Amino acid sequence: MLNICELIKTNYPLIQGGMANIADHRLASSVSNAGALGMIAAGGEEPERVREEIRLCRELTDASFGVNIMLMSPHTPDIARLVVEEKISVITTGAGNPGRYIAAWKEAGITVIPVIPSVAFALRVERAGADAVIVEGTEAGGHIGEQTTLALVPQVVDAVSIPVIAAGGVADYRQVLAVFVLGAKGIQAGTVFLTAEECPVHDNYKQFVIKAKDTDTTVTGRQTGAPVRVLKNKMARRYNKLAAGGAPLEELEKMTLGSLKRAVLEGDLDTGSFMAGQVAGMVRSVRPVQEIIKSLFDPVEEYRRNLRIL
Ligand code: TUI
Repeated sequence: MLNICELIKTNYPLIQGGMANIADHRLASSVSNAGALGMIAAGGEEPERVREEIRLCRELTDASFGVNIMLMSPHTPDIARLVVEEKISVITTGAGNPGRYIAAWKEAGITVIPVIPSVAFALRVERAGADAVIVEGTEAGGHIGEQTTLALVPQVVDAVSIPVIAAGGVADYRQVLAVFVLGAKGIQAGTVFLTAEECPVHDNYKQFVIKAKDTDTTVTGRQTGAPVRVLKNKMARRYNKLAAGGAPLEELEKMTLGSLKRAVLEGDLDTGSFMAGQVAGMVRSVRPVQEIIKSLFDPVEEYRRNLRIL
């Protein structure tokens, strides 16, 4: 079995999360230049915007980077073609089933790594030709499944023969070691990069993450079938209160429309959706991407050597 670093052409077995509206060429190129896999998030963007981001990223790095495709986007069919035209080397997908696109991507020589929330979904994408899977636990930020990383990673490791990359709940070297112990061969991390110097979110977003403690995330949208983990604020509380009171779907959707952009671009603490994982409570400062990546991996070996178990 190919090791993850060979598969994604990096020094570190780390993929940066494809955070919609956040992970642009600035963050992706910084992550790739630091030796991990930077990702441009297509999110709900127009295809030509995504092409522009890819080209800007190429100007900033010679290292490998990828594109994350958010499958709920109406632009997905066009973006699926665009990544082939642009000769992207790695694609990750989220928020849906990438099955119908995998054959064409594989034919184009692209490494395909879907994010999956269950064993059944992992088996489905393995059969469709995926090179690896990212198993994302419900601790993650943004759109999530229901199983935890601790419970899900070993179950997927046992079920598939392709490499498993763990996501959701990984913000320091102890969690990196833990998911490797569970059988993961790599990690994907998003929340730790929200406060990177090179992360292009509004400063209010970074400060909100830095101030968060362990219990400061909540899940909105369980009622609409698209659960999303965000930092608790007025918007999240109002949303959940309305949803619990049986508010119609359209009213709830109207509330969330544009709320991620309001958080990312305007830093609107009242009406923005500040997506972040449960590990937000561990993120304590604004640091350069390179320092964040080194602090995830450098202490692992010594920590493992000094562990006394049972
Ligand atoms: O996709 C993510 N995280 C995201 S996408 C996103 S943009 C968005 N904003 C508001 C509402 C919805 C999306 C923000 N964060 N992570 C990967 C992920 N994929 N987590 C869970 C899944 C997933 C869920 C269901 C994958 C497949 C799936 O299958 C459903 C089906 O049967 O098609």
